[in-house]
Amino acid sequence: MLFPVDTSIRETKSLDGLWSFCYDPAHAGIKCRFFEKEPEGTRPVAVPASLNEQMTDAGEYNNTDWVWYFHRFIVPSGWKNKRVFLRFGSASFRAEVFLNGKKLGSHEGGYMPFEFEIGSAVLGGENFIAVRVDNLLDDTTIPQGNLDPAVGGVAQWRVGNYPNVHYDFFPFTGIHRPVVLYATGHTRLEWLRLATKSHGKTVEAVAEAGFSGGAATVEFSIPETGFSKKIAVSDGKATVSTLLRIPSVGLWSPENPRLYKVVVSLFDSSGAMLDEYILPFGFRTVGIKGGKFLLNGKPVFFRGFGRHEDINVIGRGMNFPFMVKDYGLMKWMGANSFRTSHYPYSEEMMAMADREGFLVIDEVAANTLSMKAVAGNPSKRALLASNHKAQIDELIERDYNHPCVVAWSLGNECESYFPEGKGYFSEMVAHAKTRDLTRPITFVVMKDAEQENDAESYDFICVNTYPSWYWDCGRIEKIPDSLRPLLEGYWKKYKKPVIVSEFGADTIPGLHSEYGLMWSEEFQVEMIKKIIGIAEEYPFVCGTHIWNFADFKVGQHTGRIILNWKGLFTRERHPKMAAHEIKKLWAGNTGK
Ligand code: BDP
Repeated sequence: MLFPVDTSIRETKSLDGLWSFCYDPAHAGIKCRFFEKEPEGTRPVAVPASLNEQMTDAGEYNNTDWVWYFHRFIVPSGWKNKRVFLRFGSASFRAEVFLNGKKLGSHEGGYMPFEFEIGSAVLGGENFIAVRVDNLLDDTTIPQGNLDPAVGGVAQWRVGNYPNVHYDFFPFTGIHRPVVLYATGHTRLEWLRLATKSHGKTVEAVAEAGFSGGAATVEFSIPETGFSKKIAVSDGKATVSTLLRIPSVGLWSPENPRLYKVVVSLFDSSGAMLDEYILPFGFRTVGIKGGKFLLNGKPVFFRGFGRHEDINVIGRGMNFPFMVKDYGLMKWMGANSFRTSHYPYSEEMMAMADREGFLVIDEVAANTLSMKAVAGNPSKRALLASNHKAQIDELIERDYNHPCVVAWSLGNECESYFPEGKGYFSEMVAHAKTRDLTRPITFVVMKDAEQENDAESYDFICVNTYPSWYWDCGRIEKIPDSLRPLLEGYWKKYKKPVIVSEFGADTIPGLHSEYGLMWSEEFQVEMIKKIIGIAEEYPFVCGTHIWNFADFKVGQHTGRIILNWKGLFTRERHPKMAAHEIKKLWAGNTGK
C-alpha cells in the first residue's frame, strides 16, 4: 500500500486532531449502533496517539478492551470526480471502521496501514466515521497476549503483569498513526517496487508497478538526472516490470544518504496524465559475504540501538517533534543504525531514516512468540503461522522501497529454542524470501548456537545477551565468560555475520556508586563499554545495538519500576552518563 502523497494528480487531507471516544466494556456498541450516532457523554481524544496515557483513571489507563473513536469530516467539493480513500497509518490492535453508518471493513495487526475506498458514501455534507478499536490479544495473534502460564516457556514470563502481556513493553491501544483522506484519479498506481540491482557507472534498478483503472503508458523518471523511461502497457494488463539503467546517480549510504525523487506517471492513449506518484528513493545494494554485512559492496558496521516508539503522554503515537529529536540524539551520539524493536515503526519514521542515513533492521511484531501455546493444536499453530505470514507480507509491501531498510527481522526472542518451535521459523524465513530476495532476513535470538533450532535458515545472526545483568549480576569482570563462547559458537556453527542486537543495564538517572553497583550510572557505562569492546574484537561481528535508546513504559510488575530503565536517555530524552561516554567511545572509533 502506497504512502499518500500530494502530486499534480493526488491530494491529501489530514484528519488528525481532536476526535471523540468512549469505552465499551460491555461490547454493546454494535447492538446499540454507535456507528450511526455516537452515544451521549463521549470525551475528547487526540489522534494520532495512544489512548492510555491521555487518561487519568487507573482502569482507563490499563484498558485494552473495546473503545470507539468518532469523527466528522467534509470532502472538498473539488474531489467530486475523484476516487477517495480513507487511510489509517495504524490502529492497535484491531479496528473495525464505519462510515455514515455502513461498515467499510476491518484490520488486524497494530502496526500496519489500512485503507478503504469510500466512494459515493461521502458525497454532500458532513460524514461520520466510527472506529471500533481493541487490543485483545491471544495465543494466535501477532504479537500474542493473555497467554495461559500453564503451557510453560515464555508464557510464564511476567505472570500477573497488568495489562496482561508476557513481554516487556506496554500494550498501548489507540489510533497511533495519522488518519488521511486522499483523492486520486480513476486510474491509479496501486503498488510500486524499486530495487537497486547493480551499480557501476550506470545503476541498474528493477522497477515493478501495479495499477487499476487501465493505462496505456507508464513512465518512470528521475527529473533531477534527466532520466526517464516510458513503457507501453499491453492490452488489459495492470502491471509492468522493467529494468531501469540510470547513468550518473549517486549511491545512498549513512555517510551520504542521497535520495532522488522517482516519479511514476500513468498516461492514457492520448497522452493525458492519469496519475502521478512521487517516491523519494535511494540507490544502494545490501548483501552478506562471509562474516561481513555489505552495503554497496563494502563491509558496514551497525552502531546504534534497539528502540521503542514510546513517549510521555503520547504513548506509541507518531509525533514529529520527538522523531526529529530522537534522530538528532542518535546522530549526536554517532549512531548509524537501529532495529525497529519490537514492531514496525511509523512510515514517517522510516522516511526520516532514509533521509538521515540510518541502517534499519525492520522487525515484524512477532515478539517472544510462545510456540508451546500452540503446540499440540494444529489449527491454532496454522492460524498463528498465517497471521505471522500476513504481517510479514504487509511489512515487506509497506517498506520495500526504503533504502534505510537493509534487513528484515521476522521476530524477537521467540521460542525457537524449544522442540515445539522447530521448523516454524525456517518456514517464516522461506515465506519472506518469496516476497523479497534483495535483503538479508533473520529472527533475533537469545540462546546460544547449540540451543537455537532454525538459525541455519537465517542470513545473519542477531543475538540478545545480558551478561552481568540477568546472570552474573553486577559481575562485569565475568562478561567474557559467557559473551565470548556465545559469539564464537555462532561463528563456528554458521559462519555468518553476527550483530549483538541487545545488551544493557537498567539505570536510574542520578543514582551513582563508587563500586559500580547495578542500577547506577557508572555500572551502565562500564558494562556497555565492556561488551562493545569484546564484540568489536571479532571480525565476524558486524554490529552492536545497545538496549535501549531511551527508557520506556512497561506493564505493571515487580520486575520493573514503571519503566524499563535501560535507556541511554530518559523517557524525556535527557542523557544519562552513558550517553556521553558511549558518544566518546563511538567518536574515537571509526568502526571496522
Ligand atoms: C530482552 C527483550 C526486550 C526487553 C529486554 C530487557 O528483547 O524486549 O526489554 O530483554 O529485559 O530480552 O530489558
